[in-house]
Amino acid sequence: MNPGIQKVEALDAGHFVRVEWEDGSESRYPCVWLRDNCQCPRCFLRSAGARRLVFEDLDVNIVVKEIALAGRKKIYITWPDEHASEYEAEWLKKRCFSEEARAEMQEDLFLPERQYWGSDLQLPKIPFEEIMYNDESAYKWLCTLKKVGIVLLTGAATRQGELVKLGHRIGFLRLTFYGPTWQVQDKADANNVAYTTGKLCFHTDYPVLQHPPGVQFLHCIKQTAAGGESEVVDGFHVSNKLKKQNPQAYQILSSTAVDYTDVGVDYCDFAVQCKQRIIDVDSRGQAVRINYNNATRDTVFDVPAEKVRPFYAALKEFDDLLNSAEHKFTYKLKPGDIVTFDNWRVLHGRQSYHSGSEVTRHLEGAYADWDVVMSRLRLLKKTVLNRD
Ligand code: OGA
Ligand code: NM2
Ligand code: ZN
Ligand code: ZN
Repeated sequence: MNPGIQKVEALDAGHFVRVEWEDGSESRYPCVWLRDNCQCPRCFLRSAGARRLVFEDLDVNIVVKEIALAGRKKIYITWPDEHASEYEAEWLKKRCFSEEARAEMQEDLFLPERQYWGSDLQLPKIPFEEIMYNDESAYKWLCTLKKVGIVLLTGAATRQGELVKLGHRIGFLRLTFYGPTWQVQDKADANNVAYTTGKLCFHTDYPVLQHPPGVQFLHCIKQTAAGGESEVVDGFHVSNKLKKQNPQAYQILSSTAVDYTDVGVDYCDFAVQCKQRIIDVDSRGQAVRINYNNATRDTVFDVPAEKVRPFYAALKEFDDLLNSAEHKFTYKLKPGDIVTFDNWRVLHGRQSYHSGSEVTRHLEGAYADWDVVMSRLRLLKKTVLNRD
C-alpha cells in the first residue's frame, strides 16, 4: 500500500516543500530538513545508515531552487549550489511531520503501550525452548515484556548457565559488580540482603547505579519447600494511583533525590554511590522508572532536616499502596522457571524462608539493558512480519 505522489510544490519562499498524495492528503517538509537528509552518497553513508554531511556544511536558511516529480514515486530537488537530491515517496510518507504520522512512527519505534495490572495479573507464560528456537515466540515474549512488564519462561534446565544462553538470544547481558550472572542463595557474610534467607520487601534492583538495569532475569534452579514465595507489583500503575490519591506525596517522591550506597566485594571490589528520585517522571509527569530499594538507601540523606519527615510520610504512602492486596501478585517459582521482568517498572520481593546447613533455594540472576532488548525486539519484528 505504497502511496503515490500527485503533486509537489515549493511554499513559503522555498522554505517548505508541499507534497500532495494520491489519496488527497498532504505533507509539508521543511527544506533545511530535506537538505540535511539528502540520501546521495556524498551526504549519506548507506553502509552505516548514517549521515556523512557535517553540520557546518548545512545552510540552515536553505531554500529549494528547483523541484520536480518523477513518476509518482520520487521527487527531485536542486539546491542553490546545484547539489541534487532525490527522495522516495515511501521514505517521505513515513517521515511526514503531521502529529498523527509522528505519533504512529514513535509507536512503531518505541512500543509505548502499557497494560497496567494488579492482583488480577494473568502472569504471561511461554516455554523457554520456544523463545530460544522460534522467532515468533521470541517476538511475542519481548512484546509482552514491554507491554505488561513481566513474562514467565517455563521448562528451562535446572542448572546454571541457562541465562547466559538467554543473553546470547537477545545479544548480551549487562555486567555489574555482582558478576555477569549472580547466585541468589543464603551466603555466609552476605554482601547483599538478597543473599540471606530474609524477606525482601518490594524493590527494584540496583538503583545505586546511575543507569539501573532495565530488564531482570531470575532463573529458579532450586526452590525451598516452605516460604520463598515471590511477589510483584506494577510500579507504574501504583504511581498513577498515588498521583491521584496524594499529589503532594507524588510530587515529593518524583522530585527528591535519594542517596543510595553499595560498598563491598564481589566480581571486584566496589564503593558505589548514586542519587535517584524514587519515581522518575518524563516531561509530561508520567512515571518512566522506579528507583527504590530500601536496603541500599543510604543513611546519608542530602535534604534539609525539615524535609525529612514529609519525605518519609510520602514514601509510606507509596509503600502502603505497593503492598496493598489490590495491587500485589504472589506466586512461587518452580525449578526450571525463569521470570523475566521490567526492572524499571515492576517492583519485586520474596518471602523469607528457613536457613539450614545446606542450600535449599537457589536462583541464578542476570540483567540486560532495555537498549539491547528493544534492539532484538525490532529485529524480530522485521523477520516475523516480513515472513507473511
Ligand atoms: C534479588 C531478589 C528475589 C528472590 O536477588 O534481588 O529480588 O526471590 N531476589 O530471591
Ligand atoms: N543483586 C541481586 O539493588 C540491589 O542491591 C539489588 C542485586 C545482589 C545482584 C540486589
Ligand atoms: Zn547529497
Ligand atoms: Zn531483587
